[in-house]
Amino acid sequence: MTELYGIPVATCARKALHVIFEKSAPIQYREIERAQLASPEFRRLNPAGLVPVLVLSDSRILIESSVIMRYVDDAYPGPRLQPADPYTRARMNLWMKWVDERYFGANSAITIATFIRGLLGDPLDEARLQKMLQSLADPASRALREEAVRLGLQSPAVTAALGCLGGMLIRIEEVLKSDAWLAGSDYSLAESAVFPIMLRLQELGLESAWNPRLPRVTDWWKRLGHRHASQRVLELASEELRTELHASADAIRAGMLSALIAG
Ligand SMILES: N[C@@H](CCC(=O)N[C@@H](CS)C(=O)NCC(=O)O)C(=O)O
Repeated sequence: MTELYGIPVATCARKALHVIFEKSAPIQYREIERAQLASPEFRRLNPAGLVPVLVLSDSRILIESSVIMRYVDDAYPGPRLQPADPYTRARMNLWMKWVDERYFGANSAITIATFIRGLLGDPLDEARLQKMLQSLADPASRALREEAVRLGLQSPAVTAALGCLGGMLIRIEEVLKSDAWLAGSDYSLAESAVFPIMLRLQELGLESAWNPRLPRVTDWWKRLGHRHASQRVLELASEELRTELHASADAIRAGMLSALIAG
């Protein structure tokens, strides 16, 4: 059977999972622990040590969340999630590109400075941090993670990230002035790509950045959240993790919301 590997509450794995649930594709979700990403078994699947990884039933492998999303839409029956019209499809692809190149990085910086930093204890458990850093194959990601963990919300990357995601919210509000969904009148992969970024902001308790300030985003997020696929993704997060995520962003809610709102 085809399997998707992910780690708990990982944004990229959630992108792929959302599409799997939208398509009701018979793909088994295999949730592993972050520590297993460094194991030789996992490195054989993805030498970069990152999720998501899709392992097809004949053992062929696909990596990169956006690639997996398009593959699942193409390979399985069910509603088509990529618009047939070339221009509308290009608009969808632009959202997916922005998620990959801008919003995911911003989402990661905030998550590392809050939730992941919290997992490493106070004072920081140096041995655990070093182990986590060593498991990252890419030196740039390693440097970013170390800075965001050590500096927490003081990290310049966090202020930039809040501004970036604030910009995303404004862009969504603009698009929804003329369209029901991000890439036109129909639901598309653009929503599945943006969904986990919005969900992370919600999990961190930052919903007041759009609700009620941005009424179209508020309505769109409600519609998106009610979808079966969104509910299924949400259900995979344990109550304990949700509580930890929310608590880890207390300081953002107390003093940094303006950076997100300024967008
Ligand atoms: N560009 C990749 C990024 C993959 C990525 O960074 N995945 C994160 C989870 S969202 C990961 O595996 N992180 C490992 C870690 O946190 O140790 C994609 O879109 O799939």
